[in-house]
Amino acid sequence: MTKRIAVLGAGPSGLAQLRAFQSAAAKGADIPEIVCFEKQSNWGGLWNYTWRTGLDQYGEPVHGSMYRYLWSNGPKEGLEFADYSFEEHFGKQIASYPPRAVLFDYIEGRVKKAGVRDWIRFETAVKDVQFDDGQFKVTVKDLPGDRVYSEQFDHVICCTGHFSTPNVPQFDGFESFQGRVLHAHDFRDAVEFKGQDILIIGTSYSAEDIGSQCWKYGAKSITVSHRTAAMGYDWPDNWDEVPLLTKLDGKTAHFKDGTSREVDAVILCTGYQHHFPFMADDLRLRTANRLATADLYKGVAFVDNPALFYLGMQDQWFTFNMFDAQAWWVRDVIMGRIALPDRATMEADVADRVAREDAGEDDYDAIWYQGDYIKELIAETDYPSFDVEGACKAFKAWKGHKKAGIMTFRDNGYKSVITGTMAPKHHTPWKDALDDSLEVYLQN
Ligand code: FAD
Ligand code: NA7
Repeated sequence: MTKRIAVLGAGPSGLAQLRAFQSAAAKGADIPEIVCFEKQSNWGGLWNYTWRTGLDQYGEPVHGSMYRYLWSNGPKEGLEFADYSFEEHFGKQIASYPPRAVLFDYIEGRVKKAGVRDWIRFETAVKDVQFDDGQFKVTVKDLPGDRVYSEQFDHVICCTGHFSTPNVPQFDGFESFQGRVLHAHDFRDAVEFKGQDILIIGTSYSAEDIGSQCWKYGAKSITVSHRTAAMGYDWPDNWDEVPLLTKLDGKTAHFKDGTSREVDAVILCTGYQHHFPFMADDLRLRTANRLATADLYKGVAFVDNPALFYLGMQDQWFTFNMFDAQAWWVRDVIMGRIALPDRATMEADVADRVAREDAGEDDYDAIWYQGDYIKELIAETDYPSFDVEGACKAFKAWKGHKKAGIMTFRDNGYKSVITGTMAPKHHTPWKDALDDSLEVYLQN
């Protein structure tokens, strides 16, 4: 009997998995039956923008964390699909930091070409996954049909992402603060904060980018409060970095160094949780947001039950091409082309990855660590080989450009490691480009 595979989620990771199986089928292989469950009405995961926050029209938690005017936070040369270049999709080379709509179009282009949309059941939320007697029972809700049903599968590949359920700390005075308090997950439009004094908590990507958005669209001042260390970029004049917030008193924010200032809104850029409420206790991944995830052999096979896989659960320097490397590898395990070792070997692999990540000293080591991981996986499958080192070098150049100018780094271009062509300079500097539509971006 043909194996049945459940892919949970049709974001970039889930779509990489569908494309991996489709590419094997295109080469004449007999592939299993694939069913992908996606709770949103379209594919693309976080790249499928929604204006909604909180709960959706069916009462389900809104997945989207992306906001208007979001441009890629790293160069596209670090994420390009090895089997579908930007030039193939757009018919020309494009600039290096595309806005969300442009990247959505690119992600969609590959899976449209692959013809895998019929494998996806949209508006279908995964509610429960159990393992019994060698099979997974996956229970889902057809949201428009208001109907819950279950099906049996031989394998489950969880691709539901981990930047959607917010980590929301509490600070004294939030309950009586006279402005808005929100998490980055619910941030949608920087224009809302025009003319305001904004307090941001956190120092990672969301803090940096949401702060930059608010600055670009006219906030009066940006104050970023850190728990561990300041970001240390050469910020604009109306931007300050301060120690951790201790309390809010009315509209006055007090910080650990004894200083205080008036603020109109607080945006918690305090990260996300790996959250899989639908997984049975013995199947649920419990990991921090790091490069070496807990309990995943080769970063994907769940050690406690290796018929279950998790894709894209690492903290991410690399994204789309890493999901591809993982998806091709998982496909080949399922299709019997790669054998899994015994449990002790899988556990040793996890421990070794953790130790090697911990031995790294800085972001550059982390980039190379993840690049090496991609190389390791693609060496074992027929995913097209590409110049991973070249991509690491693009990331290195990107970091240098950020240091040189945090509001100008997106004005740089890099060489594609897939086609070897140089990205053109974008027609408008990022800080002046207020229209982030695909049509305007592609006017180069
Ligand atoms: P997701 O994109 O989160 O997709 C998961 C899918 O699973 C969604 O479609 C969701 O609806 C579905 N799903 C979830 N739960 C269920 C359920 N119970 N039942 C059915 N379906 C479900 N990466 C970059 O490369 N460049 C960037 O510039 C960049 N910017 C980012 C900005 C923000 C604000 C965030 C939050 C992330 C950003 N990322 C960026 C990283 C991002 O994680 C990846 O690009 C990518 O979207 C991850 O893909 P994924 O498929 O693993 O997860
Ligand atoms: P990250 O990268 O997980 O960063 C979370 C940040 O939040 C980090 O600076 C943390 O500080 C900070 N944090 C977490 N909890 C607290 C508390 N309790 N108090 C103060 N500060 C806290 O999440 P992001 O949202 O920035 O990025 C996630 C993805 O979104 C990323 O891949 C991008 O592509 C977009 P710490 O340094 O631990 O002290």
